[in-house]
Parts: sequence; C-alpha cells; structure tokens
Amino acid sequence: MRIDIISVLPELMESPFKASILKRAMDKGLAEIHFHQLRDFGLGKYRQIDDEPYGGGAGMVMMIEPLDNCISQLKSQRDYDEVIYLTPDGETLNQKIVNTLSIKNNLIFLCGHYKGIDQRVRDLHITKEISIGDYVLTGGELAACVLADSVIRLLPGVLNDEQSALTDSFQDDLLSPPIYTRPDEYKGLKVPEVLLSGNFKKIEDWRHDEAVRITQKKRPDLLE
Ligand code: 6GU
Repeated sequence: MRIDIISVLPELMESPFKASILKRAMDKGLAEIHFHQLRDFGLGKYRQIDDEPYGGGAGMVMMIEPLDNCISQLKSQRDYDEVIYLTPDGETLNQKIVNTLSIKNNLIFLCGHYKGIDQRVRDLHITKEISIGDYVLTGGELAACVLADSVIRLLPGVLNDEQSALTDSFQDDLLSPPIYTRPDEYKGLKVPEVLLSGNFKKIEDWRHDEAVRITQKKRPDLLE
C-alpha cells in the first residue's frame, strides 16, 4: 500500500512511522508513506496557500490552486483508490471503514488546516471525508497518523500471529475480555480460576461471556 499525505506540517507526522510495528511495515516494504509539503505548491513569492473567506468571517481558507496542483500531480503519476480529506465534519472513523481501506493500493490523505479547504477542492477531488471523533484538533495531521496506523496494521505481514488483528476489539463488534499474566496472585488480587484451568473450551466461553458483559456495560451501542 502507498499513502501520499498532503500537509503544511508534514514534520508533525514523521515519528509514528519510525518506531515499532509501523517502522517494521515500512522497512519490509509493506507500506510506503510519502509526505508532500503543500507550501511547495504555494502561490507567488510567499508561497501562499490560504486566503480570507468570501463573504467574510473568521479564519483562513486553504486555496484551491495549490491543492489542485498537488493532487493533480499525484493523480497523473498513478491511480488512487480514494482521496481522503481529514476533517472534523467528516464521517466518524470506525473499524469497518479501516477494514475497507486496508484492501486498497493507493490512497491520498489531505490534512485540513485553518477553517478548512475551498469547497471546490472537495467537489473536484475528495472521495471520502473522515473525522476521528467529535472534538477538534489543530489540524488533520494527527488524525492522518491515526488513520494510517489503523490501516497499516491490517496489511498482510504487518502483525505476527500473537498480535493478530482478528481478535481485536471491534473486529466482531465486541470489546476485548480482561487479560492477565503472571503472577496468579498479587497482593491478594487473584486471576480468575478458569484461566488457570487448562480447559480451552471453558476459557473460550468465559472470554466470550466477559466480552459481552463488558461491551454491555461500557459500549451498549455496539450490541444494537
Ligand atoms: Cl480529521 N481534523 C481536525 N482538525 N480535528 C478533528 C479531526 C480531524 N477529527 C476529529 N477532530
């Protein structure tokens, strides 16, 4: 998978892909991330990328021309499955969207800033708009990292068997059951007997029952 990320602050997004599982995915060539500094497509001596909104109002708007030039250049080089705009007014990200994106080849992520982008960029190029939750960030960069992380970890070969994504919370619309490791008793706090029983059928049943109980308690909306 190749992800092209367009941003005025690409340096904000470098470190997540330089450690641990995501780094290994990059090193193995399973995922490629290319950052594009929107300012390189800015207009005039000052490489302008934003301007005041027509009709007045607070905040600046990202201009169409630099964005169109950047996106069009990428599109001339390869076909993209989706051009995704990270914005608080997009569709709220969930595991289903992540699963769908994980089978694509080429994605563009556009990180919003200021008051947002000229509507005509959305009309012309954007195929999907994603938010990572109902709160506001200073820009789309951290959201782009969240989205890239969630998608890349699903690519074949990124996780090993122990980390398997199949047992993730949300993959079956249930939260994960409690987990424990040694010691089996700590300051009087005991590990549930069933987990020490060696009876795999009973353990699986217990885990499922706990997953349902915890989902009911914390996220009843997932059971509907
Ligand atoms: Cl994608 N961008 C910004 N600026 N804020 C957000 C967001 C995105 N998702 C949730 N809050």
